[in-house]
Amino acid sequence: MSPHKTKYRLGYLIIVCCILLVSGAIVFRFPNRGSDQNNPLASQRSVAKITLEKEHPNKSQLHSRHLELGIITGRTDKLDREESVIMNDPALKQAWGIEKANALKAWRITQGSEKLVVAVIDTGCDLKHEDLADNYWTNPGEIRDGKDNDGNGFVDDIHGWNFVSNNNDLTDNHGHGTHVAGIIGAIANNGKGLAGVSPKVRLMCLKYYDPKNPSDHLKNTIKAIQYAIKMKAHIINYSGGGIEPSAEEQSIIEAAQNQGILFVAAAGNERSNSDIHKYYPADYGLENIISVTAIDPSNSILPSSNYGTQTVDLAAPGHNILSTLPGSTYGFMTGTSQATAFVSGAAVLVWSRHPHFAYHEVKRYILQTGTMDENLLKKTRTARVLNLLKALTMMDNTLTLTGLSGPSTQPISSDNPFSVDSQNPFKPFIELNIFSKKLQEKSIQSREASQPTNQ
Ligand SMILES: [Ca+2]
Ligand SMILES: [Ca+2]
Ligand SMILES: [Ca+2]
Repeated sequence: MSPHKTKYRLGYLIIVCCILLVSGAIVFRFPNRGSDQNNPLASQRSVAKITLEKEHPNKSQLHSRHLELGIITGRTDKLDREESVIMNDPALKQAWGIEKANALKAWRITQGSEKLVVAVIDTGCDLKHEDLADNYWTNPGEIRDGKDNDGNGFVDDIHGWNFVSNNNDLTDNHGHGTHVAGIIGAIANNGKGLAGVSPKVRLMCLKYYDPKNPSDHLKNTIKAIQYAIKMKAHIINYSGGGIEPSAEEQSIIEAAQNQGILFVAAAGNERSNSDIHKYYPADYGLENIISVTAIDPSNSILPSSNYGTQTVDLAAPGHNILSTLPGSTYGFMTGTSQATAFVSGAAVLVWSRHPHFAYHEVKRYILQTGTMDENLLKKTRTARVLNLLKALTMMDNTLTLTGLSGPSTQPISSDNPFSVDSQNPFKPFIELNIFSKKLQEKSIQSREASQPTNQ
């Protein structure tokens, strides 16, 4: 080997090593340096960067929207029968959230409506589940023939669409989606399982997340919302999220709002104050979004759940919730996903009772009628826990619709009068809720708010 060739090879090796080192630095440490056009290695860097991205596909995107894939406990296909007052579903009494939300009494007024469609954007659904099958939405313009009969761009989208695999296979290979679907709309009084919050409903199944098939969850989410809009869902249930906002996602939820669609979103299981650490899509601040956090039977927000007096609207049951699982089984799951499904079911009940309502009226009826709890004053915007009976009756019994305001714990005296400015479109009505030390709630409602004074 000639000295010339050895030198050449050594030089070549050094250059290759430099390229690898620098390209590694570009990707992992100095992402902005890739645009340095004076650097003779710039073109080499871009090649190396593409290679690395192929090796780690969509690394950041994978985490941009996620589900808290909670642990399933107590999974079974056999449920002990316990007598229930008005329904024969054997496990209804094990579903503590149903009782907590006052569903049994609410169902005497309405159990929902088959005309109302909830798009469940999740991990898929067990379409054959014994306690769900009849409650799935069916695309009226589609038959199973390998063709796109209704021309919506999706072939044989009978009950929804799989945006991970881009086909109509809605198989739930985790369980989360089927669990959420059952909380919203498991069939009541069929002698099987339990009952959803709104036993009469149509569930549109949109799969955006597959734990065994990594994909861009954010893009899938946006496409699923687009589908829900196009196919005229009334409510979108979204139990996922992430800490990064997306202009495209916000825009499509705004488009849903323009079509009158309510968007019920999980506050998230990040153990954090969402006022400081935002969680999306729950925290976009759009009028059609309800952000829901989770409580246990004692009305305590779960340690894992997000909270925030500016960002989280309402609390609902989310601890050890019994619901449906794939294979016609049942089991318990915990998290804001479960609480979110309770509120979607509540929206169905309110909307079925008031079919002429716009989305913001449904939202107002749900938020303003929850049961107040002092423990929630510094945790949510309303300090309330979902109460289905009150959502269906309370507003009808009052002369006015009341506005929303943030809770205040400031002492009130003649030197320090309490005033409130209702920063919402429902002015001029204001509701004040006053707690005594014994936690007895009193509610004062005014037909008209007083004009602001400059004292
Ligand atoms: Ca179609
Ligand atoms: Ca077809
Ligand atoms: Ca049932």
